[in-house]
Amino acid sequence: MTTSHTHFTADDVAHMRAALALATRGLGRCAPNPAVGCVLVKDGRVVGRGWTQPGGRPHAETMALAHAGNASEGATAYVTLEPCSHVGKTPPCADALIAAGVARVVVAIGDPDPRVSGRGIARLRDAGIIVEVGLLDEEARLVTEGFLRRVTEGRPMVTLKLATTLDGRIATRTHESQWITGPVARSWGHGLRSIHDAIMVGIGTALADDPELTCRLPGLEERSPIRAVVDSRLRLPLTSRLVRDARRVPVWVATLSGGDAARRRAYQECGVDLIDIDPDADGLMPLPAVLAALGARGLTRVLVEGGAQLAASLFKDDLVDRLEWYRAAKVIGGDGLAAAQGFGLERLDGAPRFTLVDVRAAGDDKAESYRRIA
Ligand code: AOF
Ligand code: ZN
Repeated sequence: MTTSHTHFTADDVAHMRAALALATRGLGRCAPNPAVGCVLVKDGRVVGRGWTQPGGRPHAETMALAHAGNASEGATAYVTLEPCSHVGKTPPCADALIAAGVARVVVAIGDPDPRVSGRGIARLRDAGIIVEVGLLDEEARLVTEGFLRRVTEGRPMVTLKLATTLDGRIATRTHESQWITGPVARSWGHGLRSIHDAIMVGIGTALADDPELTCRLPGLEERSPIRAVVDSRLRLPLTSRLVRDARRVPVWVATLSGGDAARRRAYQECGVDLIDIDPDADGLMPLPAVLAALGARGLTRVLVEGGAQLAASLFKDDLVDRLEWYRAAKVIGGDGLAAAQGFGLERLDGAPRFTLVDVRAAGDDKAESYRRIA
């Protein structure tokens, strides 16, 4: 695929930025599809805007073309991902752009989906449309990260959210943990939930906190993602809040295959979806297999909210792509519970590495965002 970086204008950049901003509207809502944004511009004026709709369809381009109507003739389309070339529930976006008479298409990144993978761009070019690829590609890769990981690695992107004290503790010696951070950081945490496809916790946290794991921000209640529990031996109580309202917001429990049949049936009768994972050589449930199973079920973005053991296992397997670390302006001391339980690290060069991408004040607390260094 040819990439062209040199001749993009400041206007091109601004329009692609707008398309990326539109794309983010679909995050957490359109898995397994990517959240894509599209802006149509004619004679310097925006004539159409679109983004991937909840459930993954219609695609961004279809929405923008419908918005623009006849004005799309001769327009430039800015799309954050290569337009599709396959016939899904709707005809390919590449064909729709051709039929609408679009003159130029600027694409941020190619689509690695084997049904597309360059064919969308080729189709546009064959129809005589000018296609330029690579504008704001790094930004687009971040917005599309969940989808890209699922297609290329078979697992969703993993965001680990932690709320600790300044000295990295998640609870006191007596396991008191509510609340470490203040209301601002907590509401941001709910916002994070809304842009992920699933929230995942370990069984330790499910037992300790009996959490609801829904998005409870005013106006965003409908955006509660799937709730997933890593529970190798089915210890999640049938009376837990998660199990009790599994029919309202889906609950998936990843567990070792071959568990007690009666217990399995009891969960299923409550509407809980069991995901069977084969044990590794030590009889344990391997997290890469859990994530692969979530990927196979179409998840692209998973938010892990604890606890210390699940965090440690993810770090150990180097499966944390993003860290959202809320640091409360409190000190608990070394006898408090550490954010990640020990994972047997001996040498510093074996530690997973991250780079700081953002720091914000969150009320009295601090929010730090990190990305894994590949
Ligand atoms: C686009 N624009 O907004 C999105 C695209 O199951 P389907 O038919 O909806 O196709 C899903 C595939 O389409 C998905 O895997 C990805 O390759 C592409 N997603 N393409 O042109 C969009 N969301
Ligand atoms: Zn499409």
